[in-house]
Amino acid sequence: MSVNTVYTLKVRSLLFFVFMIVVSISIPSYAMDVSLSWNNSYGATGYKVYYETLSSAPGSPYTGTGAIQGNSPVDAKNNNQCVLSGLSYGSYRFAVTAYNTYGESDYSDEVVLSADMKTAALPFSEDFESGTLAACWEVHSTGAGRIRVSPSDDLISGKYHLTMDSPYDRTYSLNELILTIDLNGRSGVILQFQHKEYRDENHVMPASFTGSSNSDGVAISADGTTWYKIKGLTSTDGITSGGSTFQVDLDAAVAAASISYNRTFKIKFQQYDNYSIAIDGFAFDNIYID
Ligand SMILES: [Ca+2]
Ligand SMILES: [Ca+2]
Ligand SMILES: [Ca+2]
Repeated sequence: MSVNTVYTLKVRSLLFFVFMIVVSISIPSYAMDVSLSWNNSYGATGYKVYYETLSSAPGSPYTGTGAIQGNSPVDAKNNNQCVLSGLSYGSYRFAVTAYNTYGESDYSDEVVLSADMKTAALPFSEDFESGTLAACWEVHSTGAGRIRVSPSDDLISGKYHLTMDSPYDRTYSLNELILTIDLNGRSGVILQFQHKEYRDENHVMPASFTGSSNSDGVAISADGTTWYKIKGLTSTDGITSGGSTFQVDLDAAVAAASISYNRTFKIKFQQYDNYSIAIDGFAFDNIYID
């Protein structure tokens, strides 16, 4: 997904600049990268990029946090572009100032951009052959955890599959891949997926947990907080290095958990271990829900 918008921004200030800002969003996985650029302004020695979520109280100061490049403002130095990466999905407002030895300009007019999670629908099919993660997927990792849509000569199927591992060996890491799907009012729903393991040690998932659990398996949640195991992914659950296909009756799983399908139902695939593939790790492919 990519959005490109051109804004002409007037900077009302001691520096009297007019910015042309181009903003684009890319969504590499669970987070968005926002690219901002503007024309150079005569007399400026640098620029600062301000940001915050749209739900923050409007007006200055801009109190955004969470970008890998730092909290608001991010000093773009004397560049006329800046990338803010790793921002959570949502709506943000951005503004730029110019500065020189005499001071900093007022804020430019604001630019507002949104990137929201997409909700998947039935019938759902994911073979990862796009080579990237669709916006219905969200990923979280702890420690050195790594989740990739990766090409491999050791594939389950096709040119790409999804892998989970920990590239900095000896670092125990949890990898979570979460699908949000509209299952409101549905019945007879079956989840099928292919899985392959790389000598991953067994970390047994509890029957239910809140938030996250350092374990190997698949879980469901109606509220995104309380999770119920629907499939363990340890050696006693039938996982193999050659690849296995698993099916789960989601109607039965939902009934057992005493929860209900809704419009933002979540399914989480996860792996926990401390080495990179092929000493540890999982691969997933061909995830079907229907
Ligand atoms: Ca594939
Ligand atoms: Ca494990
Ligand atoms: Ca291990």
